[in-house]
Amino acid sequence: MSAHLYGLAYSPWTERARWALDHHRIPHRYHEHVILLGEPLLRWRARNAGMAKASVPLFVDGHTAIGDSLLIARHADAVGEGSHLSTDHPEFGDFSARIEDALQGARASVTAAILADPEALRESARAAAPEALTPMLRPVAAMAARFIARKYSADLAAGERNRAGIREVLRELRERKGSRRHFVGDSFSAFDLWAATLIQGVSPVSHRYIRLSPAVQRAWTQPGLAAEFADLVQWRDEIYAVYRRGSARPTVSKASSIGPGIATDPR
Ligand SMILES: N[C@@H](CCC(=O)N[C@@H](CS)C(=O)NCC(=O)O)C(=O)O
Repeated sequence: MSAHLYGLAYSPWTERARWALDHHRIPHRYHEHVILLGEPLLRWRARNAGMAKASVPLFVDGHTAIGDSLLIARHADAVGEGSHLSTDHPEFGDFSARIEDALQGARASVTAAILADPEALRESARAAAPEALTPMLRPVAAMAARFIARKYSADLAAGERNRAGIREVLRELRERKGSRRHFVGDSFSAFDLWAATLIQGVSPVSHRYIRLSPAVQRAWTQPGLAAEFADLVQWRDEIYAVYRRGSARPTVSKASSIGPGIATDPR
């Protein structure tokens, strides 16, 4: 097997790439990226693959290198087995762009919440090093969080504006889906996958799918939005229960990450 996916297991962008690959039974070896400390390696990989920008998720299979979750899902749709996810649907590009608007707000909120909570920083540091080194690594975890905020131009001070942006997109999703299970037709598609993974930034999914430590879990939770959109949270839980299956082959690297969240992968 030659395919590799580099990602951050807690991140909605990585999760959607993994989900699309798993949905299509595309075997790959998953590697957890380490924010900041892993940046030189990520840049090297991206440069090697002829890409101008280094970010995760990054999928590499022989001479194919794809550094964007939407393009990875399109690739999975093109080469994988099983039902098509409709990533080529004429409305999917716009739909994905709207979800991206909300995810940018979620990233800023989570990063600000982690920076404001010493326990969340401690947990992030502990995930990457032995307990004894944790106090020394806490500043590194804070640096990693600030690094991500800079890399993606996240406005950490715009708490209310970020929340308002997420709310607007969630209202659109609610209206568009109505009481149906699926956004398009009557089968699972990338529309469902993109919407379900956005909800991670409001109310994290069960640890069966993405494991977060307690303070980091709090940072990813927006209690007000979670209550306001309880219907979407419940819909997300059902979609996960029915459609989120594991990897074609469970090949997961052990490393955890340091930065605005931690996760080790239970799948
Ligand atoms: N457009 C990209 C966005 C990727 C992105 O925002 N990555 C986030 C979450 S995985 C990140 O923090 N990456 C860490 C990094 O690039 O260092 C995609 O859809 O894949």
